[in-house]
Amino acid sequence: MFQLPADRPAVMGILNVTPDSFSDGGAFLDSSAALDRALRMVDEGADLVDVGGESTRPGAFAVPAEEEWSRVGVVVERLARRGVPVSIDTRKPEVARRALAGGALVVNDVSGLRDPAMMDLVCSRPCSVCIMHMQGEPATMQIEPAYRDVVQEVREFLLRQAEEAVRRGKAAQDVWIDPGIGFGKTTEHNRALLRSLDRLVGTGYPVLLGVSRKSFVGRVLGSETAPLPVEDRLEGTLTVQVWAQLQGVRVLRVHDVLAARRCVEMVLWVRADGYSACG
Ligand code: HH2
Repeated sequence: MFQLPADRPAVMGILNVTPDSFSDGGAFLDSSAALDRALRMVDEGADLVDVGGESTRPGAFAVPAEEEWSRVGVVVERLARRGVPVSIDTRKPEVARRALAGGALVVNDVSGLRDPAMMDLVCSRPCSVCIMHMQGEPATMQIEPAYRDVVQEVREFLLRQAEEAVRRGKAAQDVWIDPGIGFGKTTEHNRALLRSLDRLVGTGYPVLLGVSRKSFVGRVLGSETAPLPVEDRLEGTLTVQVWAQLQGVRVLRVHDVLAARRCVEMVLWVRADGYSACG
C-alpha cells in the first residue's frame, strides 16, 4: 500500500499510456517516452504516478484487458523496479492483478469496485484502493446525467463500497474515495460536489480529487458552448486544487505536477505557525 503524507495532500501524477486520452492522448504510447514522463513527474514532486491504459473520457469505448495490459505492463514494472510508487488506473481485475504482481501499490478503479471480482481482488491484496463514483459508463455517461441529490447519492455510494472493503479486511486509511468529477455529471453537479468536499472528508476515508484540465474548468472560464481549450485550463485547475487542499483532500490527481506541488507548498507555508510579530 501507499502511505499518504500526514501534513499535505499527496500529488498523484497522471500518465496516460493511451492513444485517445482527452488531454495527453498519444503522447506517451511509446514505453520509453512514458517512462521519461513518469520520472520527470517524480523530479517535479509527484508522490506517486497513476498509470492508465484505457481512456475513460466521455464517449470513450472499453479496451480489451490484453490490449490495456500491453500498453501499461512494461511501464508499471519498470517504474516499480526503480522504486517509484505506482497506482494502476483500471476498471479490469485482470489488469489490476497483473499490475499488483508487477509492483503497483494502489488500484484506482473509476467504476468504484462495482465489479465483484475487483472488490475480491483488492480485499485480498495488501494494496491501497481508490473507489471513484461514476454514473453509468464512459461511452454514455454525459448524456443527460441526473440525480435527486448529487452530493447525497455520491456520498452514499462511496460509503457503501468503502464499508464493504473495510468489512472484508482493508484498513480504512487504505481505502480512498473520490466523487468522480466529470463522470456522469454536469457542470452544476461538479460544483455541488466541490462545494461539499467536507462531507466526503468528514467520512474519515482519505479523499482523492481529479479535476486536472477537466471540461468544467473550460466551461466555467469560457462558456458552455465554447469552453477554454485543454491547454488553457491550468489556472482554473490549480484554483480548485487549492480549494480542495483547504477542505482536507488527501490526494490530488494532476497532469501539471510542478505547478500543483508549488501550490501545495504555498498553502502549507501560509497555514504554518511561523509568524512572530516584529516590533
Ligand atoms: N479522471 C480520469 C481518469 N481517472 N481516476 C480518479 N480516481 N479520479 C478521476 O477524476 C479520474 C481518474 C480522467 O482523466 P484523464 O486520465 O486525464 O483522461 P482519460 O480518461 O481520457 O485518459
